Amino acid sequence: MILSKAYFFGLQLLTFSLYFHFISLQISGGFPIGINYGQLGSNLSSPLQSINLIQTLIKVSRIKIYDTNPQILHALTNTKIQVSVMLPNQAIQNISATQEASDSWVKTNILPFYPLTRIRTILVGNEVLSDSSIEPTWTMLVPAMQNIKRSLRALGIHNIKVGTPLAMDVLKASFPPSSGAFRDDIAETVMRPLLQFLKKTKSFFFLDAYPYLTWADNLGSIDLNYTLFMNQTFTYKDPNSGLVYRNLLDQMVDAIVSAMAKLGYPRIRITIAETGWPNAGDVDQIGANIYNAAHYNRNLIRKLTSREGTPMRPNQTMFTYIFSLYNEDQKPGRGTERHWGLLYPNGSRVFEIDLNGRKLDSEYEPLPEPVNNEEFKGKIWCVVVHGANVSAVGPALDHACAQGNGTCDAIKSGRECYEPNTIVGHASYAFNAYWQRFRKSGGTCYFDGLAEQTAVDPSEFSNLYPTTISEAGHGSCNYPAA
Ligand SMILES: *C1O[C@H](CO)[C@@H](O)[C@H](O)[C@H]1NC(C)=O
Ligand SMILES: *[C@@H]1O[C@H](CO)[C@@H](O)[C@H](O)[C@H]1NC(C)=O
Ligand SMILES: *[C@@H]1O[C@H](CO)[C@@H](O)[C@H](O)[C@H]1NC(C)=O
Ligand SMILES: *[C@@H]1O[C@H](CO)[C@@H](O)[C@H](O)[C@H]1NC(C)=O
Ligand SMILES: *[C@@H]1O[C@H](CO)[C@@H](O)[C@H](O)[C@H]1NC(C)=O
Ligand SMILES: *[C@@H]1O[C@H](CO)[C@@H](O)[C@H](O)[C@H]1NC(C)=O
Ligand SMILES: *[C@@H]1O[C@H](CO)[C@@H](O)[C@H](O)[C@H]1NC(C)=O
Ligand SMILES: *[C@@H]1O[C@H](CO)[C@@H](O)[C@H](O)[C@H]1NC(C)=O
Repeated sequence: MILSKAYFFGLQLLTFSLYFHFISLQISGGFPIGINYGQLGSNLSSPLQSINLIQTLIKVSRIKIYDTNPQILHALTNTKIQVSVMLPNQAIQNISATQEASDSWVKTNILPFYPLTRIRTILVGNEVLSDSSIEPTWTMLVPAMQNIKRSLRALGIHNIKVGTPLAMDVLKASFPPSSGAFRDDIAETVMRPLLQFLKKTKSFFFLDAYPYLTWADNLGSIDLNYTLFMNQTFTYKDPNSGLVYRNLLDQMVDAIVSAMAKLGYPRIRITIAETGWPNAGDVDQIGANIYNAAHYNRNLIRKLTSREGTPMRPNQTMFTYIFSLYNEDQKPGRGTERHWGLLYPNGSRVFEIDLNGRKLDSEYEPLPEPVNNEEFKGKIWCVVVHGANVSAVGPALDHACAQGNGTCDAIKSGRECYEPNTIVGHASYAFNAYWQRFRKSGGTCYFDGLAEQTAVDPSEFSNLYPTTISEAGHGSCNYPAA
């Protein structure tokens, strides 16, 4: 912005203060899209290559990482990229207990890089209030944040915000959005002091918001295109507020706004710390595909760059970090967990995307049609992945067989599934038997990457992954199917 010099002298001071106000708005404002850079993948491009990809291919100037990885922070030196770093959940207890522990964490993890690396946010923990196994630390969260803020102040550092990312499960009610309210077990003990801290320090409520998960958990009740920002005709009117919604993400964000307002903090700004859509998943996971992932992310970016805000917060810019830079193959859990990336580990794109939001749909190459937007109705089995590391399969086989009586009876010597008598053959039977038995109670077909779902009946093969057709199909061993 160029200021006209033709102001009266008497107005100059005002002009300057307006000018500086404008500059600071630009700094705290700026382009609203960033990206999460997680590293739980084998063979990921190096930190230096990754930062290069973020600058040249992804083209965003905000990133969020899940630790204070020195290689990444070093690679960011003298770049214009602003970075949000994270303090691990396990450190919260000590850091809340003493100011010294906090000072020491900041000295070790921040000072070696700041200010040449533009560290702008320290996130204390990750979805702490979603993890009941660390419940004793919940009430230590805000004290830890306060200590970190004090450590920064003592060092004269005033341009690093302190926050903590929370998931939608901090709410006990989220629909309709006006009914949003925090869970009773945390509302007074954690949320109230947290909101007070965020207000006092002018920080943000960092929210992990996944419309995909809400949609997939409520199959049949939410329009897919409404979730993907693709249905221009469908709207939802909140009966209490009268506000009209055009996509699921806005509903989720406004549910948080309502919950904050109920505790007396209606104006704390929200940053979306994670959102995205999986580009692949297990056979029994609906809607996880490249088509939906591309549309979700492209439309999300257009919405955010338009700065339309949400119905409760019209025209408010909402900073958002897309999840995620890479598909990360070392994440446990269901198949979708490993497929949130905009990039494959080798740095090539999963789908085209312009993170500046200027490209029109018609300017993109056509995408593969989605084949799993309907629930999968066939049978599914769980078998050893082709090319699995055989030395790791043996221990996993023992683990599967140890989980319950009878799981592995059919592969005992002389029984119907003993042949082929190979580790991979036995493990496929055992992984499947284990998964069929425990999938209803949350068991996954994963085994540290050694197993995957298939819609092809493994009973058809006498030798898993037969190399000739004659090795397939002796048919006396029946793999159970769900
Ligand atoms: C063993 O299997 C039987 C029959 O399926 C079941 O009732 C029992 O609870 C199982 N025991 C264990 C330890 O899993
Ligand atoms: C990682 O790279 C090595 C060497 O290029 C390759 O052998 C291995 O299969 C790769 N692992 C994965 C999970 O892609
Ligand atoms: C917490 O502090 C104790 C005592 O100083 C130390 O032994 C322990 O390693 C610390 N834990 C973490 C996670 O830093
Ligand atoms: C979503 O929108 C696309 C394109 O507008 C359309 O082809 C598809 O049928 C819609 N899907 C649903 C589930 O409404
Ligand atoms: C939009 O949603 C409405 C109501 O669910 C549905 O009838 C219509 O087909 C949808 N349109 C698209 C393009 O998905
Ligand atoms: C938001 O921006 C639009 C377009 O600039 C404007 O018409 C509308 O009045 C604004 N709404 C509020 C609440 O500021
Ligand atoms: C990168 O990995 C993807 C997925 O595995 C693959 O399709 C693509 O060919 C690879 N690209 C290069 C340049 O190796
Ligand atoms: C294969 O698994 C074994 C046992 O878990 C492990 O020691 C080895 O490093 C693995 N090899 C590769 C290439 O991952």
